[in-house]
Amino acid sequence: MKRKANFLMVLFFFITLVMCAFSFNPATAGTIELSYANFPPPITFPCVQMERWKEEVEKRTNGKVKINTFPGGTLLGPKNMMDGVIAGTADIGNLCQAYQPGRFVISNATALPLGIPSAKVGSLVLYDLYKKYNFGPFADVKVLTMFTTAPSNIMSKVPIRSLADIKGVSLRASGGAAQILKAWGANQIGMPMSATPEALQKGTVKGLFSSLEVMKDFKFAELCKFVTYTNTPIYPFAVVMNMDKWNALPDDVKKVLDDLALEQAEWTGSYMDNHAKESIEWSKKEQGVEFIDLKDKAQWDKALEPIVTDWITKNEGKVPAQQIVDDIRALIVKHSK
Ligand code: DTR
Repeated sequence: MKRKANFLMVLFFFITLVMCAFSFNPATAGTIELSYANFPPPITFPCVQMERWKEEVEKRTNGKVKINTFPGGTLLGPKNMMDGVIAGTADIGNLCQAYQPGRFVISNATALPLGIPSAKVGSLVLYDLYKKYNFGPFADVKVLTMFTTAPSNIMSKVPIRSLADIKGVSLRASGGAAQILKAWGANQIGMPMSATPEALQKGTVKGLFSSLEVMKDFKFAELCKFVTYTNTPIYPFAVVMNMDKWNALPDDVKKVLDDLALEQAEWTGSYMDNHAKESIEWSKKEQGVEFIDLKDKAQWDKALEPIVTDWITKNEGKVPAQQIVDDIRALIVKHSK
């Protein structure tokens, strides 16, 4: 009886061993899989930077980490990105902080009309600002990188050549850009970028206020035959990771991700700047879009003057608002050199 039991145990041991050997796949053994959610379509810059980051991470960890990307809001949308990552619906998520200006107060100070000249400068300014202030709303996640868009300009179905022309025109924008449109007298309508194509198609809005790469990526140039150069403001973004997932990563992987953070900010800024230029050329050549330089620019700038002082007064109790604005101004100079 005892011999039979021993035999059965040995048999069981061998069967388990054989099963393990068959299920072992050296190609995937020990691979860490992470999901990465994004809200706009694959062709747009937030997704282009996501794919670049994925490629670099997989390469630099020698395949130890595999990133599964979910563009187009298939896993999380523009407004539940942060909470979805905190809850673990996605391991990583890319969010536009301008869509929740009350939540991300310090980051959205970069969307004040302070003269950030490009996405590259904007991205480096935002990244440094985060390093200095460690923004509270990000306490529950690991920040993998931050970056900004290029400065915003008005894309519209009707020509806007002066302050008089913009009065009452329905234009879409979010966050800091929304305040700026209001100051110029537009009828500002808030919605995420992913909802804008339909709003333009249906005529709910007559145009939008954003960085110009969207003229090509969303084919807005087919509908908006006019661009008015305003060159302000940028929109701030962040890429965040679920804290438990981050804590569970081995140290060598953590190092790869940390080493990529600033590089990714700069890469995305440069990509955005170049792509916005390509989009302008394409809009002119292929779509016959008219690009308008403002003759009354001094008046447009004057209308924005109270925005910065109002922001400081409103937020000084919550955050060191004056210091933050001074820091942004100094960082713009530093990174523009
Ligand atoms: N300007 C912001 C952010 C933004 C700019 N380009 C894209 C492309 C896809 C999503 C968001 C954005 C905005 O207008 O929403």
